[in-house]
Amino acid sequence: MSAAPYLASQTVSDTQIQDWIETFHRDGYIFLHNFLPPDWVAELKADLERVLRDLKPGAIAFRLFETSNANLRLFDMEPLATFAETLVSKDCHVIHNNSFATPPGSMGISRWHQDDPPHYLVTHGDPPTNVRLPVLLFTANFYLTDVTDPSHGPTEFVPGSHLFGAAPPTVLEGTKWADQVVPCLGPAGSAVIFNNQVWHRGTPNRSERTRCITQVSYGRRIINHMYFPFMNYQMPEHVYADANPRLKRLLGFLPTGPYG
Ligand SMILES: O=C(O)CCC(=O)C(=O)O
Repeated sequence: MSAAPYLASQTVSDTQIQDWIETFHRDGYIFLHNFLPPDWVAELKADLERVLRDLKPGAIAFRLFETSNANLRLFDMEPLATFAETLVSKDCHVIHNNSFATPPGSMGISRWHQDDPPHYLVTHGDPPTNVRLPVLLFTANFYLTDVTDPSHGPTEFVPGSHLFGAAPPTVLEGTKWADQVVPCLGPAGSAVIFNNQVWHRGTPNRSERTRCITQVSYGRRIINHMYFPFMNYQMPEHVYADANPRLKRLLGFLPTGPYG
């Protein structure tokens, strides 16, 4: 792997991809510092701020890739695209691209949750240690502001909880999991890449500045786009007009197969 300071646009070894995949399967997430360079982060943040100016406070900005080339470029960016194709499937596609800001004093998404209800349930006894979840979809959240102090509102995880076969309580204080919580502290440009099954949350922003995130999710062919308002969504033509075959597939132009 190159010694370049930022991962974005680097080709990494198969061994590196496999290491990340092993960690992802073990912990339910990986956290990669210094993924995006500062100029890309600045462009993503400016694009988010431009869209948020026209929205209600606290609103989520949907589908920024339609108007933000900086978001669209994330879709087939190495080494994330190869990681997605190896982890999810060779014909995976991007199903979601939301962006949001957590202002000072805001609770953000601070209740513990999974992004999808449990994909299996452990009915009694301890969770199994001999299973691996098929990764139907995962999300990459990019910090667009430094999240280097707990007051900045880091994303937190309970490592391994994607295999618990249970939904989390919304609050972990006072539970047996409280001391297993791991915060993701890192500079702007860091990537939080996680299984939709892992227990996670964003902690409240107790700092003086707004925390910004843009997110991209990759799914199997069987997982449809989640582009609000979902029904009758039509991707603008300019998004894919000049796309190469890989980007076009990542945008959702998939071959026919089961279910369609
Ligand atoms: O704001 C955060 O760090 C957590 C975001 C979150 O829960 C999610 O992207 O599913």
